Amino acid sequence: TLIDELEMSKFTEEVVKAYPKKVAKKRSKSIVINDPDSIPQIQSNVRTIPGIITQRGCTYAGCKGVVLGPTRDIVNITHGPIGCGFYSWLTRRNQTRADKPEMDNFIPYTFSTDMQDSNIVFGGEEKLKVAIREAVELFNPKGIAIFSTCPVGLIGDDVHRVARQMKEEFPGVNIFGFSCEGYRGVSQSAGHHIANNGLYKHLIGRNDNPTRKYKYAVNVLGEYNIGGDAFVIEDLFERIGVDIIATMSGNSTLEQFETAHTADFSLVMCHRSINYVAEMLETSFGIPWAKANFIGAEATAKTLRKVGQYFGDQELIDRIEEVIADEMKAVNAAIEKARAKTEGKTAMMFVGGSRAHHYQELFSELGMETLVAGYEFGHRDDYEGRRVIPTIQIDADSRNIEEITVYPDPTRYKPRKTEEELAQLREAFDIEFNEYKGMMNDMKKGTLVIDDLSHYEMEKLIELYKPDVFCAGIKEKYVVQKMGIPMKQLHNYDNGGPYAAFEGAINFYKDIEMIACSTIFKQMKAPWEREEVLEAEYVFN
Ligand code: CFN
Ligand code: HCA
Repeated sequence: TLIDELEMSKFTEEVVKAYPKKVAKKRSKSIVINDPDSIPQIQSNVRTIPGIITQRGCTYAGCKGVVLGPTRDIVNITHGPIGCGFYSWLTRRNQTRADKPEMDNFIPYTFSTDMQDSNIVFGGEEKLKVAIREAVELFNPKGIAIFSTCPVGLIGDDVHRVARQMKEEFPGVNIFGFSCEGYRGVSQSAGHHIANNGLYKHLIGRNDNPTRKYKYAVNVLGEYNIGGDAFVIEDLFERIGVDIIATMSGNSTLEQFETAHTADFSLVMCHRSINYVAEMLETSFGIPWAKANFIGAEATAKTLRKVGQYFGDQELIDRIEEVIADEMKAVNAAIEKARAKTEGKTAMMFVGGSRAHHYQELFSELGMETLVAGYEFGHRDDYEGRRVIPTIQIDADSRNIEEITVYPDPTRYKPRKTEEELAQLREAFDIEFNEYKGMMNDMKKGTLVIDDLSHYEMEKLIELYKPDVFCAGIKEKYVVQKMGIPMKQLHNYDNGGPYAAFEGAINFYKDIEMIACSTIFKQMKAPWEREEVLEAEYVFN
């Protein structure tokens, strides 16, 4: 097969040879050749070696940018220097649409305390209070969230105390803070965890009266409406006649969070970023959760069937089958058209903590092979599947995030199901619905899986295996294109999308056909191929 011919072990040898000894030893634990029948261990969620150019982001990005950012009617204030707020301002392309025109929508804004040197010396809490007062005066929001950036933690500003004081000053406004300083974890992943805890502590479970139209209702967790993905999913649920109580957090509202505990079932799209909330909803409110995937037509059909199966209602099951059959007509026509060109082509993908897995489905629908893939900050369970006992400790000098998990407080919440009922549900459900696969379960034998890919490794991969399309983010984009390889961003979809569900799959087939089958990049010459360059080599001893 193609994978055998390409000899993936060549990469490991070459790259490891180029690193200093200690670096080579550590990096080689994060570079593995896959075998789905006997899944090897992969080192992940550990600190990037200083000096290596990683593609990871920070804890603040995971908390403010990712989990809380896409909510429409909470004013998200970045407490920090202006750059943190500015560079996380709409770059993720999470979209919004209001149910009614009079509803709040703060997504087009970015709010920041714009910390200066003097605030570093004398403290920034007063400036934060002024910012909160100004936000209330100008926007009169239902909620205000404060996000700490690195300097805030270093100088010791207490955003939680400020939040409490401001809540007293403005009793109608829900004001809460996050200690999500960029350095708190090894990646965005710590920020997800901190955000999940905050959602649970300050929002979920505070309102028992959701707007419900249908008999059954679900939460869609870990879906952030990038390029309008959540809109497509919302429309699909409308067609099958099931309510979505809360999306976390694409196109969401404070009310959605507050009523999330009234849903019957939680679907978890991006497990990495929201598994903590899913677990907490299950333990304290008796809402079981299952992994779901709306990336890929087959995956979408499977997810919808899971919903039908969960509720066990024949009418719903029939409706779901009708919708699937109807949608698959256009999907099959689009696949057939694209596949004529895409069949047999190759892809590589390195993205965050779930997409590098989910998007492989779309490529296989196009007849394309994923040769190499990896997450920036996934954990072992995201790679190896559910029953992974974490044997690798988080570096001692980063905080152990497990300690800051908020465990359900029984004095505040009344479980809606008894322990027994829940145990029964879970049991039925684990076997039948809750297939808990990681990336490596779904990748072929002999493919390469690499965690926290470095920039150097990326260049080596491209040189050695020349994929037809390379998928990653903005930091990789132009380097890859200059190397003559078509590049597709799987974070913000470049200007494209939606790519979720049936409608999104069709968009994706068209875009990939255009990108991967274009010869334009092969014809271009990078500056270093056109002009003479002076190269120097640093030799390690
Ligand atoms: S939208 Fe999600 S799907 S939330 Fe996460 S792990 Fe990031 S911002 Mo970029 S695109 Fe990416 Fe995932 Fe979940 Fe996005 S793959 S890196 S933190 N991610
Ligand atoms: C983040 C957000 C990001 C960055 C994408 C990229 C996103 O991690 O802070 O590197 O291109 O999806 O916008 O992941």
